[in-house]
Amino acid sequence: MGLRGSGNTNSIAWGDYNNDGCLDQLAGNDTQPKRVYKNNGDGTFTPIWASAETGNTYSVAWGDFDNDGCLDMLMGNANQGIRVYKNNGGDAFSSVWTAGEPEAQSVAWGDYDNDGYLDQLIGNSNSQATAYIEITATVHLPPHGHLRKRTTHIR
Ligand SMILES: [Ca+2]
Ligand SMILES: [Ca+2]
Ligand SMILES: [Ca+2]
Repeated sequence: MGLRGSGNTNSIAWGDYNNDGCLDQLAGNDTQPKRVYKNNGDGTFTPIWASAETGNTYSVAWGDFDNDGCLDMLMGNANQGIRVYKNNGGDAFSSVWTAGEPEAQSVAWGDYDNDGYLDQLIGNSNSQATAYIEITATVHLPPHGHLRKRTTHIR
């Protein structure tokens, strides 16, 4: 599909960020910007956005956290926190939120409290020999995009 310039891609996800009915691609890369590739509808994809951040991204997920009808992005990174990029329309995304999870190896959106706003589930690992997994649920508070954090530790 001609996805050049991605470097080592650790995570990829489908999502129709521009609501044109064609699924687009989000690539979480290692030592490269994270990129969004627009589906042109003819079997080709065009890179339309690259993040300023170039660290190692373990996991990516699409989700409309602010319920504006446009998919936003959640990324789990190594040594640079988790980050939410808001979809501003016009093929533009901006970093609007971050939290300092050191090794967020898996991220997912889900409305766990059924308040109509997507929450985050973050699977972290640390360097200890024990297989310790920290699960962090970050709750989106309406209406201005504020996020608060709830943390539970699950072994
Ligand atoms: Ca699309
Ligand atoms: Ca949105
Ligand atoms: Ca919720």
